[in-house]
Amino acid sequence: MKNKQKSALTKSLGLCSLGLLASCGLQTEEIAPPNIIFIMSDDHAWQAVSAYNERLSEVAPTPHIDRIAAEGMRFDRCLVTNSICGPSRAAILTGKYSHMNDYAANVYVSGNFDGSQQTFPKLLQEGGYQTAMIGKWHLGSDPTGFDHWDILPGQGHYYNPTFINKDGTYDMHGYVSDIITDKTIEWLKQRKDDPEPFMVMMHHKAPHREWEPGPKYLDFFKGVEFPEPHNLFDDYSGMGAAAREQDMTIEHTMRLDADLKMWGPGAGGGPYQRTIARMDEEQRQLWDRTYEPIREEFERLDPQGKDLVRWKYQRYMYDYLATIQSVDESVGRILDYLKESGMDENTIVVYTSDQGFYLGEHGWFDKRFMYEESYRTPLVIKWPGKIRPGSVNTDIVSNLDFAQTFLDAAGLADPEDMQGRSMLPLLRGETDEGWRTAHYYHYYEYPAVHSVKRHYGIATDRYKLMHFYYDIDEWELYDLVADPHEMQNFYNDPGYASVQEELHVRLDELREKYGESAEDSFRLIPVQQN
Ligand code: SGN
Ligand code: CA
Repeated sequence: MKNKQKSALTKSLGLCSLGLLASCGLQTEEIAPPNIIFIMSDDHAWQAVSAYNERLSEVAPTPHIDRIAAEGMRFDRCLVTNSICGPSRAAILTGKYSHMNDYAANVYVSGNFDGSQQTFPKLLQEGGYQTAMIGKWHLGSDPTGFDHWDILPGQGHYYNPTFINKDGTYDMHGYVSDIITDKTIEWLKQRKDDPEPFMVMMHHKAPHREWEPGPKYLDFFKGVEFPEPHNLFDDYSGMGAAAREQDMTIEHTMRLDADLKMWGPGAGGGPYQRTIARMDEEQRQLWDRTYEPIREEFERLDPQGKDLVRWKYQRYMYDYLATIQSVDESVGRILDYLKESGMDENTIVVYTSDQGFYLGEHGWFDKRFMYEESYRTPLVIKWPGKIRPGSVNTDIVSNLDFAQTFLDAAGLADPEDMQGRSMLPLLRGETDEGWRTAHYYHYYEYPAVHSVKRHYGIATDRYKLMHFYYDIDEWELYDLVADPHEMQNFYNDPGYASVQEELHVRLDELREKYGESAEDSFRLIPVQQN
């Protein structure tokens, strides 16, 4: 049944919301459509979720996100279509690649996300769901398809953040992750007795740069030494020009002042000044109590060269992981509220990030590249009674699949022009014979901040073929089995000739399947940022 037909049917039944179809005497499999809580954070590396990373679980556990994995399913290969914030969100909403939803870069020449197009929240709404969006949105235009929305403008602020809703712009007092959680729980409470199912997107700002921990977690990692990735000092000798010419190293790009809070009195860059200016007296005192001694120690040690990179890496991890503690706490509060209110039985809870992130691998922070750390994103899903607790899936799933998965779970029709696939069979633990064995990727935001060159490519369970283009024309081929940290480009290596040939054929097939033309690579032009 098509969505429109189904929603017309629901309407013609008057009081019969989807959830009541069975009691209205209709034969339907989905007697009680599930609620959906879609939690997403911003730039949360899968390596920074303890369910994925044993080394981390000892020093920086994320027990509540892990709880979703323990009660549900952990996906070990969730790949994004385009590893950057706005485009990832647009792909999630539309179930389409960037060249189809026309939102290819954060700051994009054709303007903001076109909210008049089809999105899964709109289809859920038409299908009888109450929908809400709370937190980071980052698509420029106002949200569409939501009964309720309350969002951060642009990137938002960590301390005493500004929000925008249908009535306008206003400021809140407190720390952003706590406020987004409070707002979500408030929304859930006020609609508690409503008969319709709901879908709420709780989208966090944390752990986005400049990684400002909340008052509660400022000292959380005091004295902790974080394990370094083994390629922290990668010299890119096995890689291509794109890896060498980026601007996202801990060594050169990460700022001591704005990023790592090592300003002297009266010094500091623009973003730092803006953060401090937003704090009240008490917040500022707690902040200084943490960072002043660190700054003094930094001045005393005066690290140089590799020692400075090591020092910066430790500081980066301390702040980044502390912001994640506030996200993990948020997840715990939502899970507790669901249990306490009795809603947990029929509610799907999803935790993911808009993309992955580099935590010092290749010497980097940020994302954008098709290398595994930023291409892959964390994904854990629980759905009591449907997903076997503690299960693990290794299929190649994607943020492209969320829209059709949610529609399928709601018992609504697949609109047919979306480009992903419902993950429901996988969630049920079944084998889906038609599931993808290769994934298509395309990043367009160049020239722009961090100088990651444009590239598209294909990934299978073992190999990746990437084409870096625009100001260069270079191919790279990686073998995740022989070289799990992707430090050796095997393109044109005779040992990989047949693999290379096959990947080229499959890449062409995927570009054709998804309707991406060679012109699209140049049509989708970002606005240059400083
Ligand atoms: C800001 C950050 C960048 C980051 C982009 C995009 N600089 O420009 O480091 O890559 O956002 O991030 S900052 O100094 O302002 O933090 S995204 O998650 O929104 O795509
Ligand atoms: Ca992001």
